[in-house]
Amino acid sequence: DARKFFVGGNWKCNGSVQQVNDLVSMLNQSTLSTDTEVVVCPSQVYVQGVSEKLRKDIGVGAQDCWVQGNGAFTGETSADMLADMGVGWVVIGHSERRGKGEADEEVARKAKYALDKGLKVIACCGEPLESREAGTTNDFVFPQIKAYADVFSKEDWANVVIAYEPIWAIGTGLTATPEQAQDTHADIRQYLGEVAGADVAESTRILYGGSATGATAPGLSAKPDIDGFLVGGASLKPEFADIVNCQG
Ligand code: G2H
Repeated sequence: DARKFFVGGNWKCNGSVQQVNDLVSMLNQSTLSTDTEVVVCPSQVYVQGVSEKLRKDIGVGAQDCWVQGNGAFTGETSADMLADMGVGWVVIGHSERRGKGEADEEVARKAKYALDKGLKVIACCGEPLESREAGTTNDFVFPQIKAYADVFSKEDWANVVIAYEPIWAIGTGLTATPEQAQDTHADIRQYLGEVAGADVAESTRILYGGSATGATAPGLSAKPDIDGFLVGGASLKPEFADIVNCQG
């Protein structure tokens, strides 16, 4: 399988110096499968400290970045800065940011800018409950994928993982079933083939995100088009290692 299993920990707006140090110690002591690529994404203020203290086989990412370079943009963090700090990854287009008004095109432009600066991107997508209930999930998700494909080159895709995160499953405990997730992952992969090419569709990892836990990860990961997870709540707990190791 060319698609190495990938587990990202999205710590969101959580932590304190103490809690972050404890998390790093926990990760540094964990036995983690070498068959899994692991990346953790602390809050921006903790990124540097985590990078310094964390074992080097775990990558570090930011949870967002600014859409362009340095300048008079109060409160923003540019991809230039993240790259300068040695940060490897950035989450782009999480629904918790889209909900604040980031449209598909801006999200895609931001992702492209980050790629151009040498960062790797966890590119998020996912539908709200209304779309899932109306049976129009693809109508919501495909334009998000199309916006990425419109600006990414073939080379860019080698530095991208897609995170499919149904909004109704995020932080709710309502994990998608393996069948629900597999169906949408397969649809996304097929659509990716149409807009980015068959080779990109075949090689791009599609992660599931939304209340993934140590208990639900094995069933989800057994599905052919689920190539890993983006984990929120459970990434702050010891069970994160179970998710990393869920393929047995
Ligand atoms: C989805 C996920 C991580 P959680 O947002 O990105 O969070 O696992 O808490 O639902």
